Amino acid sequence: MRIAAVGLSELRLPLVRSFETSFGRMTARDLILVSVEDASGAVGWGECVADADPFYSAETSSTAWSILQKYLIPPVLARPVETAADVSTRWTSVRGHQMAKAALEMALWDLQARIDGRPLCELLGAPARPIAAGVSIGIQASPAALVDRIAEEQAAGYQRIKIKIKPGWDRQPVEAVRARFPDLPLMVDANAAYTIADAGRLEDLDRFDLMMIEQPLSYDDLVRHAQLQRRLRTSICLDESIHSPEAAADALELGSCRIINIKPGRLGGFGPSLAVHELARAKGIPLWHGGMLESGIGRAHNLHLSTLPGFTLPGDVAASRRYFVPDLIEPPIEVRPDGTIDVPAGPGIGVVPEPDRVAAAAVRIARFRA
Ligand code: OSB
Ligand code: MG
Repeated sequence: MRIAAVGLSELRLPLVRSFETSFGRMTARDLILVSVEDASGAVGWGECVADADPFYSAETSSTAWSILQKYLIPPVLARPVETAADVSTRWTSVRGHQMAKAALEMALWDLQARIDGRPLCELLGAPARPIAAGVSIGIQASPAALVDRIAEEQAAGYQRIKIKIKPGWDRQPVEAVRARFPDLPLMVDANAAYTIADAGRLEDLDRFDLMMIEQPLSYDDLVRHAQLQRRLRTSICLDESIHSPEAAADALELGSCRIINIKPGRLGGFGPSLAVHELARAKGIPLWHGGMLESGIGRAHNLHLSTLPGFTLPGDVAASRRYFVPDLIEPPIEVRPDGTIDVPAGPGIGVVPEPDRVAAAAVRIARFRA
């Protein structure tokens, strides 16, 4: 692929409802749309999942923009790209910045699939299949409000519910949910809000038959996650900690988790995500696809990756209307009453952003040419 131009658009999209986690409340999503255009005019799309604030990860939309512009885009424009899978070898001297790398790498995967005239999932290695969808519900004003929200999401068909927890919002909401929904497939996500000193408090959650506890401890603390996992009957799933295939291998070696959540943005793109998928499959570790409140563009990428056989648990891959009305894509992504979502059909990711909606949400745009 000879890349003729790369476009960046930073957008600010208001969320349909605010989303609160242990690290704060979000009312809008900042994202960067990346377009890669080859000499024939074919265009691939990517979405950078870094947020405006460095709370979930050290990256922000500003750092991603700067790193893309200065370090990642120039080597892609300098000479033809053989395959999307090996473009990351041009960036080996750039330490970290996985979300910035992922946005451009994933746009190149989309472009390559479009040039080949086939769906992205096939290029990634799997045929399209319906994807099992779950939802992630933020911290609510009260346990009663949480129970009401869950009833709504269950009625929409979602196959599992994840609720956000933090110290002071854990045993009580989980108890309220279990009292109303004894058999609901339920999990919790702490976004690193606890320390090993809270192990006793987390052990208290064992009696609620949770599918897993996601990222209870710090993003860089595999050793204490292993200590905690030895004390818990409930499986730990790691999110923030799995920022590379090597981190995934270390976590499994140490026994820091029994389940992994793959987010290609957090890992630096589809290449490293495929490596974690292989590793987890070889070790019999269940996987699910995480979410980062993506627009329809990132959401479509996630659905394509979720077709791979290692994704055996429902993912955070929900319908557009939970996040953005309107979404950047038309038609939006919808969930079926059985809680599955179709992978968008057609070449590449199968969707493109609506230009007028991008223009209306843009806070800055730039275009780089070969
Ligand atoms: O920890 O999985 C997370 C959203 C933003 C940042 C981190 C996380 C989340 C979610 C929501 O849980 C997933 C989604 O619905 O896209
Ligand atoms: Mg998480």
